[in-house]
Amino acid sequence: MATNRTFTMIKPDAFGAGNAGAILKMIEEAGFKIISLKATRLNKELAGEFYKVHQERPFYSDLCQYMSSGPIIAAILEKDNAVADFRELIGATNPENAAEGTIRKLYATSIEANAVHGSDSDENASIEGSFFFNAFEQVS
Ligand code: RTP
Ligand code: MG
Repeated sequence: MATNRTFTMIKPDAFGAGNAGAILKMIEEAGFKIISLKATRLNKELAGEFYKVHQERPFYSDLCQYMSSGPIIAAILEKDNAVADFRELIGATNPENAAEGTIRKLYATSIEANAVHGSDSDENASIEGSFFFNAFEQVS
């Protein structure tokens, strides 16, 4: 996959609260093109697989429970400098530390229920996009 892509999820709290449309609008207005998009739901096992990098962290079990608690939206996004620019758009993990105007500042309710996911590297963007979308679904 090209390095101008990132992967995002609108997490169960934000989707459940009816904020998916507003968040997707912010993403598009920030210059990201939606390449792939689906609504789906993770079970605990799949959430654990997706976040397995955190399996030794104290919040891992809660995170898997939370990420499987309701439907999510998964999307592959394209923009120059996508990974870094998207992390800036979403803001800090803890909404209390997120900058004004970021998605998490506006829509997150806690450090766990923080509205959106954003890949942290080009390599992980590719791995995470392919977790949800097959090759045909990733064609722009
Ligand atoms: P993400 O991977 O979802 O984009 O979030 P992130 O990089 O900003 O944060 P990360 O350290 O990768 O953590 C993954 C997700 O785990 C939950 N979390 N809970 N209770 C806690 O202390 C805690 N810390 C992290 C959040 O949902 C976080 O986004
Ligand atoms: Mg992360």
